[in-house]
Amino acid sequence: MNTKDINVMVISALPPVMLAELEQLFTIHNYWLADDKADLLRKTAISIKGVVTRSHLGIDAHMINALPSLEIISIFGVGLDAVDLTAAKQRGIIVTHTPRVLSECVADTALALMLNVSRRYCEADRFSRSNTWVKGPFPASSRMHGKICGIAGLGHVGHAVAKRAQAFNMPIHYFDPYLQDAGFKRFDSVTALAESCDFLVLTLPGGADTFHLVGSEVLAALGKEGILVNVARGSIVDTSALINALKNNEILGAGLDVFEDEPNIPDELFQFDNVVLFPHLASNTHETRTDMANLALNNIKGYFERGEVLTPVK
Ligand code: 8YV
Repeated sequence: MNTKDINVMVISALPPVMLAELEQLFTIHNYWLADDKADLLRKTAISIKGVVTRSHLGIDAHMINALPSLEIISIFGVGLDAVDLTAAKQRGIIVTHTPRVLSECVADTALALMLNVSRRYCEADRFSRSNTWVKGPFPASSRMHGKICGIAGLGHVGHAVAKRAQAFNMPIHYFDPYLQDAGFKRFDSVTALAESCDFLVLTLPGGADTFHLVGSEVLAALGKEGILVNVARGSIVDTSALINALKNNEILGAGLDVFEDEPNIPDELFQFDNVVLFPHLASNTHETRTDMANLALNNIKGYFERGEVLTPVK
């Protein structure tokens, strides 16, 4: 079969190399770049058999239902919170994503945030650049080793965080509703986990089940010496509650790679020196983005060439 006869719609920005490969393989309709999106849909919707999108944009029920011939959605990314899986399932549409290939880089970022908040490295860099050292020494920080690392969500990323934290001699505590005995101390709720640990690292999936799971109660449980790290989804943390906790010194600090309304970061977070803010960069290394792109490509290619996908959403 000539895959060039297959119409595929790209509905979010993709790495240029990935887009070029898709264009070699299929007839691509780029909804993301189209000036008149409604017109593109009107002209092509009936013919679209595949969609390629990114995790954070996903695809909603409206778009799924606007494409009557859709057979496969290939996601560049692991998160499924922005994909209407129910609408896809109802139509028997296959959904694939890119798990595992990004876990190590996301875990690296979690550790970077833990270190940067506890040891105040970002603040120290600002201190050095502004020549403040001449006025006196940089204040002491909190060490990592020996502190308890609490991991909420012990999937691939959570395990990769645990492995790294153990190398820092940190005991591991966890909360995961689907994992009873992971060989670490388990807690039944995020609040109980927060109460027990020094670092609360969020590696849970986003979506309705985890929306605002971390609010004032969990932050109070984390306590004055506790640090919150979020490399999962912004929606898991109630940002207003976090800002209040920071204002009232209820926690020691926070490291955030993800936000509720990306790419917008609430101005109020900029005032805190004990907060480290990253622009959702966890998986963004050349190597990992190449692995993600190859997996997403091989999923859609494999489906149309052989009826096989590598990493379906079950
Ligand atoms: C990406 C992610 O930044 O895969 C995910 O779910 O959050 C990140 O790896 C991004 O979503 C890729 O579109």
